[in-house]
Amino acid sequence: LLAAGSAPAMAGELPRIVNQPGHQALIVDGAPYLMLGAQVNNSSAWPAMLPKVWPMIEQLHANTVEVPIAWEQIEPVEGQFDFSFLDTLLAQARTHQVHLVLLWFGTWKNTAPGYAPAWVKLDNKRFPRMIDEKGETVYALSPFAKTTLDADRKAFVALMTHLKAADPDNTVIMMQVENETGTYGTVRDHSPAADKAFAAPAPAALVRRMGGKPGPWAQAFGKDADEYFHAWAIASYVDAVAKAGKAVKPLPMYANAALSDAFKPQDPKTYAAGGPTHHVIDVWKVAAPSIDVLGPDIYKSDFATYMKYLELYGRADNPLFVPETGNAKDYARFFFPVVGRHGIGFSPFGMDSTGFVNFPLGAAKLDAETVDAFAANYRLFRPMERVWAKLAYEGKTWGVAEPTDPAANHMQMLELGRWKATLGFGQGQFGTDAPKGNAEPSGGVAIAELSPNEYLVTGYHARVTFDLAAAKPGEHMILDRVEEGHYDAQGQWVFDRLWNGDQTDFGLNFTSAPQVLKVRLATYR
Ligand code: N0T
Repeated sequence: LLAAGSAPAMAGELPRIVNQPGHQALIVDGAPYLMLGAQVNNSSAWPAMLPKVWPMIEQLHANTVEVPIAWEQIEPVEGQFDFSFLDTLLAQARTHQVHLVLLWFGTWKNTAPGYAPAWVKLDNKRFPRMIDEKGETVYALSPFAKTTLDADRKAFVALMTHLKAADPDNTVIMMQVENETGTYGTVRDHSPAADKAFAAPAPAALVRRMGGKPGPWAQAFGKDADEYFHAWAIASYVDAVAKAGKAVKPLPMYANAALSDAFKPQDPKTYAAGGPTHHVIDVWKVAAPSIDVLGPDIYKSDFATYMKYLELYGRADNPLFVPETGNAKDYARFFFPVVGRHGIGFSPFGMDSTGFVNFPLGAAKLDAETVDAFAANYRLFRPMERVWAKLAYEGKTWGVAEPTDPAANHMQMLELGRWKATLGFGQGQFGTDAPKGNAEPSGGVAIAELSPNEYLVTGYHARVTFDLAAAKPGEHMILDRVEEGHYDAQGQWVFDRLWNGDQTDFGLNFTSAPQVLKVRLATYR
């Protein structure tokens, strides 16, 4: 299958996504990789801006940086390609010893053609926009224009061709194809080409997958027909771009989603309809087999909502990957459930010092305290990124973030099999008072099973207690041994001290200190 966690790493082997029953991972240099990511601002992908990027990346301890590659930048004149920024970026990323994820800002960037070259976005004849149901021209380019697909695909293939030659060691580990596709305000294209396709029978594979009725789209999918149709059209287009790129260099490729309401149906005119929103993940899976992962861009820090998105996108057929999330402090704790749910990566958005802030989606001010909320997570995981990724690949990890719902009583439970862990947030270290939540929601815990009855436990601002999931009469849990330690550069555990007495008698306390524990559990009668 693969030599998970095998050392030394196999440099030169192409990154890939493993997605098999019970095993999901991003493989880099031959072993599972945990992407501790950061995305720069949209207009930071210029050589003159990079000095404002790297100090932030270092401060964060990120191992991967997500950077846009704009169509307008690489092909300002049709057929004339300029990869000078990419070459600069590759060289500097290597110097800073980080991996890259490149974001292809092509036909659709937040649904619009803003990053398409002028010769595309200003030529509505050759590269037509969508038409709405009233016959008006829409701002977004139509997925039905073969000319547009051909041009976008050609540019993406040129990018991958350059990458193949310029990046033999795979500094770039993954490609995002387009950015937040879909359309705001219009659910599907009503151009003559689109209407003709809409009147034709819906694809049989899609009808089967979605449980529709064979026949034209309207008949097949009823009230969902417009949106499924649009999702199908966009996903097929994105797939064609990705597929052509993979034929040159088969890097993992993903699509990111501007999200619709996590809990209830939302009017499709009010979100990026047709993009990979949660209720059309299956449409995308059928239409876009070259897209390995669909990732949610999560800009809502409400606990229940965030957790719901993780549940909706972390599926047996879709490894959990959060390609963008808000960079306000209260988002940092969601790193723990992401890594706990075998996530392949997590990336706050807008991480550079160019001075832009996307409040209210993210922080109002990217001050030291805010940056440190994310840096703390990466400081903790960076030394054990490969160890953790291998455990996640084995499927034996769990994680939680501090809830904000008062009804949750700031208490969470993790079922680990024979054992269960109870997490308390905002209690004294003796745990004598009820958990009332931290002053700001900042707690998180991640647990991995190392061997039966032995767990790696880490986190911040939380208390952890273990117990038997179902004790037999007279059976009691006892902490056999609690080691604090760290992983060295070779991924070997280094023992620092034993925790005992006040450090264990009333539960294990995680503060703002980066602490990693190996906990061995036993029973007595
Ligand atoms: C994201 C980012 C960037 C409250 C926003 C989120 C990035 C794109 N878009 O800073 O533009 O390139 O992927 C859109 C979220 C809108 C939701 C508003 C509801």
